[in-house]
Amino acid sequence: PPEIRREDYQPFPWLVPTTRLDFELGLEKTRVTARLEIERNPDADASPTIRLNGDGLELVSLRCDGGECAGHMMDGDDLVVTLEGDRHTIEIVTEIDPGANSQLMGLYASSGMLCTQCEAEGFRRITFFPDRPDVLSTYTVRMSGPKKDFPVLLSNGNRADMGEDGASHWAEWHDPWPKPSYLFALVAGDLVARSDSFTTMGGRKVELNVWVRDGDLERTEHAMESLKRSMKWDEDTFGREYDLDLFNIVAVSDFNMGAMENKGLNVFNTKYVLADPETATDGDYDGIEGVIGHEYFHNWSGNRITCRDWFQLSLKEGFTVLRDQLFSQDMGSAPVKRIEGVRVLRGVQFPEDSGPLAHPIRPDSYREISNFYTSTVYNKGAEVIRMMKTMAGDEAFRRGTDLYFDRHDGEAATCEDFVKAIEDGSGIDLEQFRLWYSQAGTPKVSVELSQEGDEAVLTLSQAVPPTPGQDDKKPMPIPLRVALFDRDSGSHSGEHLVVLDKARDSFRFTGFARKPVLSINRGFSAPVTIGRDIANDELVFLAAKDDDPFARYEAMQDLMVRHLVTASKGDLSDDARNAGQADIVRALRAVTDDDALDDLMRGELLSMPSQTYIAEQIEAADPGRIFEEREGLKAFLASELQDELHHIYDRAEKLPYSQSAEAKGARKLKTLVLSFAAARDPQKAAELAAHQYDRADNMTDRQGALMVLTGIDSAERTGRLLDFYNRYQGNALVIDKWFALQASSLHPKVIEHVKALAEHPDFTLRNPNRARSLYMPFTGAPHGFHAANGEGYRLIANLILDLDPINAQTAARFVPALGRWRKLEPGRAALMRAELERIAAAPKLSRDSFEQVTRSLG
Ligand code: HT7
Ligand code: ZN
Repeated sequence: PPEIRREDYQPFPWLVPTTRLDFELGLEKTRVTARLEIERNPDADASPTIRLNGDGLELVSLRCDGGECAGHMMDGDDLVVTLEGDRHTIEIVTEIDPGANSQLMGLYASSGMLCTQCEAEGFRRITFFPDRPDVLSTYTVRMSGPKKDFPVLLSNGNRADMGEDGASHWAEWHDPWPKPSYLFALVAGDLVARSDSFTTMGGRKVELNVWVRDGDLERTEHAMESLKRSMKWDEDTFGREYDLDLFNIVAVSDFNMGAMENKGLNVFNTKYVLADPETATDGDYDGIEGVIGHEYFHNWSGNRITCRDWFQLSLKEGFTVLRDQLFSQDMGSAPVKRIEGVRVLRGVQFPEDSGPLAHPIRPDSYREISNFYTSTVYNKGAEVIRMMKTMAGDEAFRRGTDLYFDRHDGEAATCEDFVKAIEDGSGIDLEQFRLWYSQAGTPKVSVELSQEGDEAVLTLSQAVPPTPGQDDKKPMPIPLRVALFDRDSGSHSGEHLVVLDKARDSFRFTGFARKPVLSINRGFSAPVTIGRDIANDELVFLAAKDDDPFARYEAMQDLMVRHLVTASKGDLSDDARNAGQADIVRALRAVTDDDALDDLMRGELLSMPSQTYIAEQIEAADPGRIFEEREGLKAFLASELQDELHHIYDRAEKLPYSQSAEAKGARKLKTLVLSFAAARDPQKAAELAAHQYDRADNMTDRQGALMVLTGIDSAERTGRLLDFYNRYQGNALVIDKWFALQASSLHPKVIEHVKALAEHPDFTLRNPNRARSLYMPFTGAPHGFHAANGEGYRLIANLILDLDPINAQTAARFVPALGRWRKLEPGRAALMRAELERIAAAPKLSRDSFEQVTRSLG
């Protein structure tokens, strides 16, 4: 497959002011008539032809201006039509089979309903069209079909008309806002809605609907409330008002990603809509609020202003992730949300940035765009914009975003347009900052603090590591929020923002009689790694006293990570091990004893760094060793802090179920205590977990207990797993949890379990949620995936080969797990690489998997 390069961008030679689509709906056969009004684009080079993209389409008929076209030909999957004049009408008829569409791109069937997914290039699976984001058109859509199969007919915009014709009926929809084809959507099926309304700041009354299958209606309240909160928040925080009279959300159970922001008709994975306390965890509730917000916010950052080309994806995704993060911070505990955001970044994006798939947030080339919906584009993209906000200050940043929305409304814009608007609106100079868009790799900042007279001298240096295709990097502006603590008083006299924009620089702070304790990268102000030569005592000090919650968390994590990394490398003497463990206990005790902390935050401070995060810090990591050291430390801490943990559990257990922060914090702590207990005394922990399971009146407690139980070979484990299955059989989202819990377990026989589960009658590769529920958690399971004989790697390679012809996008998302071979000890590295080579040698591989595998081997 050819490589598409950012620098080759050319505007499309034709404009398509209006598009009319007529769908004659059927699950096995849908006939699509597309009528395009086109005219020459005065801003592009003239062309004697128009290229209409297609993907596996069969052309039924083609007409130009009501008659024969001057000429046409197929070029691969695309239709190229010869045109002589400046203005034409093209009418194209195609026939598609939604029931056979297992890729879930274009128009497909999901449990008897029809729905679409067009981003990034799915529209070309419906009809021939210039399927690129810079071709904006006004759509009118008519659809007709049997009333009994498709009682509800939805598309973008407002419903203009509807009618009946015997057993058949039809509806016509009109979207007044010009949009690219990737934002087109259609849904037809047997659905029911929770309806409500929202009155915008300008007084527009908007009808809101959340459409689901009959029976799921009771589980839509949280989604609807989240939607109304999102609409209000975007008005208050970014001055953005909704612009149609109707906003529809539809939940579908077969979906490649989380959700999709189609104009006025968001389509969601059921996972991000349905919730009640019995079936959804606190994490699920937060996920729903975040994703509903995310898709809603796209109405401005994505739809009103879209992307010129797919290289600009971070323009809408990075900015929208930042907007959803700020929303979630405002709706819940801001520090905890920030910590969760950083955990995702470090757990997924940092490994991506240090591996073979590293790319800048604005990539330079791709073969398959679906592979670039990455944590780098989304999460690092959000961090990059957050840094601009930090440097500009909130008010000036808002002036920048106002200018951006104003200046580019109705356009297909670029990342450069965004940076320029922030620069012009806020008045800050972002010339050098633009490097964050073009350079991949996580910068490493080395920190030294020295004392000269009454001055503390902070010397910082940065290095951006080489990444594929980028050997030499330039220094980037790195905004670091810092505070210098007085050791005696335990406080500081104010926070500073230092911007490191050179390879090395020093910053002086006066008024320190003795060397202060440095708190740096507070709030995680920059997405970098910090290398600091800091004594354990100082980390213990910060873990107990830092007034920046993130920095406090960071000190706690640092303390544990440094200990575990050294131990896993086999570099720890007995004395050093004892001293390190004692320091960690001291720091944790300050957390368990601090009455000023809320439990959600306490839970963060008590959480151990993940296996993956520790492995990331080690060259040639041995996952087995890391696992043993991590579990060993957990057991030690559980025994040293036994009384404190006991007390925490007893206190938390008394709180009744509610969605308050207090009750959520209590639930988080309960399961955390169980997982500590499991490392120390598995049989006792199994009894406690079974007790929590049996008493549970909500999914958070139940899933937490089962998560701990799945790792312990016991009668309790078998009984509760069976109970869970029987209790929730038929509820797909909960059965996904049942698969996921077993696949991610610390049980030594996890591979055998996963193999058996793959044969379970409820398992299928055709539903992405189900396929992911078994195999994604498995790639994070230390025993299973990283089994020393390579069996785990083989299992995932087999999955990729089996899934690739069914759903290439979903298959390709498993490849990065096998791309980590360079970071592993030689034995596992060779086994992992061999599996990648086996996939690469497969006779027929999708463009998606091929690109990921070849880059991973690279
Ligand atoms: N903008 C949406 C992206 C998306 C997508 C991309 C490729 C294949 C399927 C997809 N479903 C949704 C999601 C979002 O970021 O809001
Ligand atoms: Zn998005």
